[in-house]
Amino acid sequence: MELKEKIKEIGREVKEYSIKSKEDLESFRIKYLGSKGNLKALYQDLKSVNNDLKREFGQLINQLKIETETKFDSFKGEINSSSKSSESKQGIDLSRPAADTPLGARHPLAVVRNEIIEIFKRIGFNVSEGPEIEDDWHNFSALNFPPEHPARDMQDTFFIENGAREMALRTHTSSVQVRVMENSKPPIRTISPGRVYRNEAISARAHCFFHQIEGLYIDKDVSFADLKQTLLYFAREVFGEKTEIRLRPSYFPFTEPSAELDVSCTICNGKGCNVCKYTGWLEILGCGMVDPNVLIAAEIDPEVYSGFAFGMGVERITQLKYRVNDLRLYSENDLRFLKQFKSAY
Ligand code: 2NL
Repeated sequence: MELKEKIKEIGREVKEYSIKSKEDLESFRIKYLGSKGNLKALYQDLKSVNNDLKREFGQLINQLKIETETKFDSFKGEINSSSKSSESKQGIDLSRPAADTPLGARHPLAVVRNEIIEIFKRIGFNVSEGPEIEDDWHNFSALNFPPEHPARDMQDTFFIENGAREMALRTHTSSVQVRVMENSKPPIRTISPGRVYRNEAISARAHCFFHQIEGLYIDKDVSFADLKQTLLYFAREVFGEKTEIRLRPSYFPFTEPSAELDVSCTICNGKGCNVCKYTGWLEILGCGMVDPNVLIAAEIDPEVYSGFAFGMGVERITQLKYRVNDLRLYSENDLRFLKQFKSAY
């Protein structure tokens, strides 16, 4: 057969060739592209062709070589994709890096709680925690609540039947501080953050649970001036260094004297606006000197030691810092609400 015919013949064969397996692919390679294959033979034949035809035939063989190699590559692609796992057949690329997981945001109450904890840690307070289900002693009696106090009523407190013993969901974290006083000796400087419960109908302004941070400082010679200066420091750390405070007389069973702390309105700086109801002041917490009866209940001698205490609602501070005006938003887990606190710490 003339060389030109041979080249055409092999070209047709390659075009029509089909394979089904890896083995077929290898036979194809050996037959046409191998060191003893058809193309090598054609190049051998080229050597004995007349010089005036060498160029033309050489180009034809080169062309055929490219076609054969292309065919080989596409066969190889077919074989590889059909032998791959079912994941890759479905178009799943297991080597692909995972999509980013969007980072959540800390809950605004946690942001504010953490900030308050840090503020008090800086002046030597530690953090104490305790049970949410409490006995009457730690939630009421040790805190100087008289037996007929309205807070002990079913209307105000969630009571729990626990065999013979009546327990309650704590109504304040003072119960934690009673435990601290019972279990350690002064000086005591502690803050107790945590969830507390009240038996109330849920509305924008009231909820059956909320979050509290209470503080307690007991040592020799602790005075009302210490209380006032500590709370001034706290108010300025939370609301800014220009914040002013004022104390108004109040009443709590566990402190005497007791007071309510107002800060100058964070919106209008005391000039008067609808947030402070044109008073220039916002109430943020209750406080006072620890009642001697409370010290006695914890076996701390009121003749030697005195102390101050305070309690605040984390929701209230958060409301003032972030303008959240409906308490229900805090526990609905609405992402549109929660996402707004991504930048907070
Ligand atoms: C409020 C007022 C207050 C305390 C909590 C306290 C704790 C012990 C002894 C005495 Cl162990 N007092 N805590 C004192 C005054 C006020 O909370 O309105 N909280 C939301």
